[in-house]
Amino acid sequence: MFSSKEDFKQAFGLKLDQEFGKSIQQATDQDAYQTVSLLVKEQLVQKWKDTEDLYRGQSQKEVYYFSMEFLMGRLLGNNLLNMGALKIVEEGLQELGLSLSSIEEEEDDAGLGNGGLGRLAACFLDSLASLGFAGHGVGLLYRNGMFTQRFVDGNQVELPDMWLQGGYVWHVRREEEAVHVKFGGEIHSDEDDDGVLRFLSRGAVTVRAVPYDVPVVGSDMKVVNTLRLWAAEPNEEDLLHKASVNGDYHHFIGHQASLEEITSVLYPDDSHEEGQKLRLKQEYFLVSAGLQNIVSQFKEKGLAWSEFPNHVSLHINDTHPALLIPELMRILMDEEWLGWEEAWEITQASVSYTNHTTLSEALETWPVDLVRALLPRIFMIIEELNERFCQSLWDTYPGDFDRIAELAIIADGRVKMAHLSIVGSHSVNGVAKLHTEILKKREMKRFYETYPERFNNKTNGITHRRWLLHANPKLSSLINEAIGEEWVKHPEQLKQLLKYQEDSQFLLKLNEVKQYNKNRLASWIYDHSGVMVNAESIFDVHIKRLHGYKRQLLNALHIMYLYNQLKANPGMDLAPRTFIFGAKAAPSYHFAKKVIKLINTLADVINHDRDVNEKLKVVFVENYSVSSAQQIIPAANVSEQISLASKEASGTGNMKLMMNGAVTLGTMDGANVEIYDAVGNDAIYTFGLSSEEVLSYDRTGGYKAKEVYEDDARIRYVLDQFRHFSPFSKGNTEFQELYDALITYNDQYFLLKDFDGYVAAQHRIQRDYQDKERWNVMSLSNIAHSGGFSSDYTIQQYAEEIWKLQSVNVLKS
Ligand code: 26V
Repeated sequence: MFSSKEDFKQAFGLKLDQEFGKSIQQATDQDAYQTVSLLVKEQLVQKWKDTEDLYRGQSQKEVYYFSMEFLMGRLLGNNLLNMGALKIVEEGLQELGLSLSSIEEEEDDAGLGNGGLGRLAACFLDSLASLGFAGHGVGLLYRNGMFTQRFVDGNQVELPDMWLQGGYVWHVRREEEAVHVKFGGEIHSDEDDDGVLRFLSRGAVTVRAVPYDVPVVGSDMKVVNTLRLWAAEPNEEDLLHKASVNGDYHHFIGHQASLEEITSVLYPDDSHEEGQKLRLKQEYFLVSAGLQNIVSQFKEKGLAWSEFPNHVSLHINDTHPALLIPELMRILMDEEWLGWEEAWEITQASVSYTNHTTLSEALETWPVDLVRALLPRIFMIIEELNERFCQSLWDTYPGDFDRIAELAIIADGRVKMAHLSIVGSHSVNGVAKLHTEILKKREMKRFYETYPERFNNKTNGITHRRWLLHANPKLSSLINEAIGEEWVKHPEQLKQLLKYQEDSQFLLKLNEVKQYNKNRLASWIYDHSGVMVNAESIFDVHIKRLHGYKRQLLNALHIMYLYNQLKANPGMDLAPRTFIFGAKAAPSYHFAKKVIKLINTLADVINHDRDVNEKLKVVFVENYSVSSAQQIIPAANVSEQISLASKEASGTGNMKLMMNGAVTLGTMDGANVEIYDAVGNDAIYTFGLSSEEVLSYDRTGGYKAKEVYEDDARIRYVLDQFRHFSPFSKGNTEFQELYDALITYNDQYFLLKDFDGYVAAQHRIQRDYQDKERWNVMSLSNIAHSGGFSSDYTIQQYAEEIWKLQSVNVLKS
């Protein structure tokens, strides 16, 4: 690593000259970004190789985290941080007249994910490497990441995110590790000389899978793990064959494009089942390429197959990679010639599964016909699996047809991916205590009765390195001054901050840090959206995907209510507030897009109305992403976590905001419950129905939104503004459908039921905020109790309880 600033400055000048033929004065920020990144990569490479040797040498058990999404964000800053080189590089660049933070801005986010699930995978990779675990990511190299969101007349429009186009510094193509993945064709069975049935595929289309490796640097660079992203390419033999059989060049180019299409785009909907053939191809491509590679590495060890689960753990992030189960069976039986029983034992012992949602519309199922046509051998294995599973159920529950029908892997002409995942793995976990209980007691009750020992909870976590050390350096320094640096290794020690609860000096300093971050965000907002916000106002932040159950519309209803109040009584006592939103809607999710339009309309009206805009501002940050989260979160005072209880599996934004001193305004849902348990009643604002109440309404009905509307004048007034002429509807009826969702369709997510509680909690917030010292104590308490939500602890538990991994014995180098 760079031994000093001088060392770095010299290396920087040399590299810049070599790569771009430019002097420091001539260099653009992009040149500088490329130069620093290349230097960093060079420094990593040796450690990366050493890590691989270390794992192989110690015959280390390795875990492979299979995920369709890795929402990595930018890498330069975090790599520097984990290498321990951030300070040297920052100061060195400064002396050269350059700024690291503007250089970092040059990096395109690796937006290979939708939201919570993908970002969790990225946090887990950071923790695995930082704790010295042999754990790698296996994913897809989408050429188009999460779409770029733009607003046109307040409406969301989606632009492609061609993040690889300018070249990506961080990945390395590993040509020599390419494998082939087969689709379609027919399966023929034949008896071999020993009378054993063998299955052969004929007429399949073969796609070439090429891995691109991204280094994952652990803290203090103990180890450098790998995120292996697979890209689809045409297979040369297949092309040659096609070209010679069919001389039509255009047809040929079309064929080539159809193969490359597999990794062309990330599906941008995380809340509705997709059901597209291309999505199924992506899922199989991921697991087949990833597994072939892992199996061949295992074979190099020369061990018996029964040793496989002692050397390899395969984790599936939600059901999207569930075909890993039949694919491993296929490889073991058809290519390694193991029998069903032995292959099954190995598969189950190696695979574990995390469930991330109970929303039925997001649960994956695939039509039998599609699976059979696209993956004939895989389908045969699933069918056999289903038959054996149903038979074993029959043995345990003879005659219980209902139970068997409910649990079957194939039913109603569809393959149920969650069922396949549970049956094929030794561990099934939810992502927060409440979520796991709901899985056990309701959504997966029958499976829990069948396999109680498989179910366990692993509450999500977030990496404090990205979300506190890197995103909020001012707060990190203040913490270091107060309690030293031990917390960086042991984040639970943030609890020591509690001794400053009554120290007004310290609380003032904490407030100064928050104010600094708010000023920074205010100018960032001005640069990005032209809205001037009052940096002294309460920064009330609602950032997450846009979805009905997350209830951004409830927040909007409250803003309309406040606006109406202020218009009627401009002198009312109200602490100034800036409502900040960031959210992408799935391109086909009409309702969610309307909510975006509504909030943008509120912003337009309110921000231009002099009667209210001293006290109220609304900002919808365009194109919310990992990088913008890093700007927004450190500046937040209030963290909106207002999902309908029982619907948000965990949430992780709630943890990031808490760690940065925001106070949660939330329902008792997901990990909010655990945040409540950690900070206690005095440092959180809760409201709304409990998950039991919601589940009981779901079961027995009885909620009538219309009655709430009729009984509550505030609600009536606001909802009528959707329908009639109002400052917001501007004479047209485009928000009528929001009214319809709430009244005609009976308010699926209970916004009106929870409105009163929400307004009351918001009122308490604005009152309490005016007692600055009290607010700062709450903020401190949130930071102090946030250490337990570091993903280091989550990963420690996965490693011990599910993967049975030992941290590597790191040799000093
Ligand atoms: C579903 C689908 C359906 C098919 C098309 C593509 C696609 C992509 C993703 C999903 C599932 C999304 C589930 C999800 O993101 N769950 C979130 O997981 C977070 C991490 O555990 C958790 O904090 C959030 O509460 C949960 O909503």
